[in-house]
Amino acid sequence: MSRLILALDVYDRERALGIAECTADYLWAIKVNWPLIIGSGLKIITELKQVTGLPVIADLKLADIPNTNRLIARKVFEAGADYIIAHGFVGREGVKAVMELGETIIVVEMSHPGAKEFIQPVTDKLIEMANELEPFGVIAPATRPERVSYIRSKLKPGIKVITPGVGAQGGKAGDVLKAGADYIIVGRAIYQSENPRESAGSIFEEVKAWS
Ligand code: OMP
Repeated sequence: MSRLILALDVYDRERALGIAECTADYLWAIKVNWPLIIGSGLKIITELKQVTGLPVIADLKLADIPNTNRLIARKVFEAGADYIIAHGFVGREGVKAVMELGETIIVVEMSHPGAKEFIQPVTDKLIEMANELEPFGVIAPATRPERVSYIRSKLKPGIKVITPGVGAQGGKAGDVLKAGADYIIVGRAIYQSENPRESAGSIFEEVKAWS
């Protein structure tokens, strides 16, 4: 099974479905974020699943009060999302509200340089929360493989480590898989390339070499 997740951050429905269809052979799942949901509507989740048969991760990074998280998550799971990404810093009740409705992925550290300002200082607490709540997985930064190994070493076995930041943000698939990532998330390096199928295929081969 593939360990590659496509971050499909385009607005346009046709383009999204086209890229998803031609790369599906190399993917474990497709991640949709606000750009695609805003551009094409929530029904894109259902359509992507119909076209590819792959799991869909809704990357909403939910960070609201439990009731609002619940109201949003309900509609997104109803649309067919298999996983929702939620922030943990708002407190465990907000995360639990999502987890009660379906599989959840908690952000414990982000991939961009600004993650060092506020998120990294509380990563240990977010890991503790993940160990207590046992979500499907956590988000950790492919741009900092040493942090991925640290996070892996502190997390209960069985909780997946999912790492964005490979490609456009500078992370390398081999480094982050060696550090203990279960899945890598790749967006621009695939959807902005001249041949998304070929790009996904070559990242897939690289990932396979580490499996
Ligand atoms: P590329 O940088 O184009 O490969 O896209 C990365 C994808 O992962 C985007 O959809 C980001 O929103 C998402 N992401 C990060 O880049 N960094 C994070 O810390 C967390 C996420 C995420 O939760 O997926």
